[in-house]
Amino acid sequence: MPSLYIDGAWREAETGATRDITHPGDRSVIATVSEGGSADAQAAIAAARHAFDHGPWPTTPTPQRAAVLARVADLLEAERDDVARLEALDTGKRFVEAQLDMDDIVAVFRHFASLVQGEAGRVIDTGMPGISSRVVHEPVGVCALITPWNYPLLQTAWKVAPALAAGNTFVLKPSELTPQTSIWLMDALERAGLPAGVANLVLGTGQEVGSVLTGHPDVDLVSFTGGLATGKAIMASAAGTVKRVALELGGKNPNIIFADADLPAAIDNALTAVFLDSGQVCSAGTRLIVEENIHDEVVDELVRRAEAIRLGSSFDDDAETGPLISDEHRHKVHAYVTDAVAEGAVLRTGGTIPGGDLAQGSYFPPTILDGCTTSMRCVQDESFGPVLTVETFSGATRDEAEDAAVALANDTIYGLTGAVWTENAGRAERVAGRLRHGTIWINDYHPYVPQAEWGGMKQSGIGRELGSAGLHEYVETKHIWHNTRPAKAGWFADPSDNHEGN
Ligand code: TXE
Repeated sequence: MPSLYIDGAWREAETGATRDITHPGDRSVIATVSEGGSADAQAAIAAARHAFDHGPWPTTPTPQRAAVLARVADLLEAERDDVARLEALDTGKRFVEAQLDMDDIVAVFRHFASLVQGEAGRVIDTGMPGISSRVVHEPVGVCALITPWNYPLLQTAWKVAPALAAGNTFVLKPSELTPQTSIWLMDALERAGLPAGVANLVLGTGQEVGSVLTGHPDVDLVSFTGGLATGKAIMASAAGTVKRVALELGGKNPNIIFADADLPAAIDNALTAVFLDSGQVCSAGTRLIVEENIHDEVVDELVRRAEAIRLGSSFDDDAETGPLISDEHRHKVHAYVTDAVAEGAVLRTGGTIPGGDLAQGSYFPPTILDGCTTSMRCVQDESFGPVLTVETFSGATRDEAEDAAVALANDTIYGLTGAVWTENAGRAERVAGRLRHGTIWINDYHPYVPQAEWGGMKQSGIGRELGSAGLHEYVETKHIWHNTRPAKAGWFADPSDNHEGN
């Protein structure tokens, strides 16, 4: 079936190429889709450009734009299980997790539908008679939206919903590994009444399709979620035409446990923090930073609990987490663990590729590396797998302990998320205030709401998604100055004026 969506029509790739999509749980082929290339990307950009420059969408009143978003939310609610099934098949994640993703996506569309209707420019009081000065919001233009494979439709929704709400047109390039829910979204947008050319989908690789989108002069904005190295390449490519760039590049996120924490809650959440979705989560709490005097108690319990986590396929009701996205990715995660041990980390559990029934998929067990230090690569680099590193801190006084924990937690090039566990409210606020990460959880891990901004400091990225800032990424701000009593500026002498004394 043709699976590129360009200018309101489904098309095969210009070259006729296709790609088989495989289920990470058993490597079976679950779909065959069109594999776009440079020519398809160019066609999609041309359609989006035309729809922006000549189409009705950028100037469609916001209540009508919001209504389209709301209809997409309604469609997803009605088709939740079918779309969740596609997501589970593409990613290998558990079906129930995919269902929860769908609920989040509905909330994201509703959030931006509601937010955009309250958006207004502002009037400036210049204090000058006859002058009207106002600041107005306009869409940025053609957006290139490039998304990864771990939360395919969710991360797409974080970009598509605000881009459309603000009146932009776009070309979406999802990960080549997980395209099926993007195909559903294009169909849903068409059913929701979006005009042709506003939303375009080109499947294909980053090298073939992504690089055309990020360098093309007719693209005004690039929003990307993915790996750090790819993010740097995209920023460099976009610099050629000074595009607006928004990047979400993952993290190496500290989860700090003080001795005065509610330990059963902290330990249980430390497992969810890192092993949810087999660690393929940008905000995963991969760095456990634990106070020295509770280290043994906490780590022994984590090992016991990690060994009890049941791996299995998306539709196995007994499974608690699924496979990694591909064998290639698993190889990377495995090498990361092997290197960590060579660097001196102590492998407490996991670290080996499972056999038996699990041999049919790209599974990797929950893994805990103890005795880590910040100089180790396993503490600094994102493995994007189910791998927890453990570091300890201590201090003779209250302040020394907090200083030590904060110093470790901030000793990273990333800055996406972090958590602090303590029953001392003052300590919780002091530490949260000093962490250089975009989201901080106190006595919790992972929850988010679409009303609050999401994004990273330092090399975790540029800009914010969700919240109100997530809409403003897609908005241009224009100042309009209107002099209702035009008069000469009088700065430069006009020789033809009849000056007094001449
Ligand atoms: O991601 P890529 P990969 C991290 C994680 C993972 C690593 C690599 O550490 O191990 O990234 O994963 C497209 N121009 N995250 O290789 O390459 C690509 O086709 C334009 C963190 O799978 O970043 C896909 O659509 N686009 C992360 C998207 O970029 C290009 C989620 C992401 O792929 C491109 C996933 C190019 N030159 C991985 N090259 C998070 N922040 O949540 C690739 N792409």
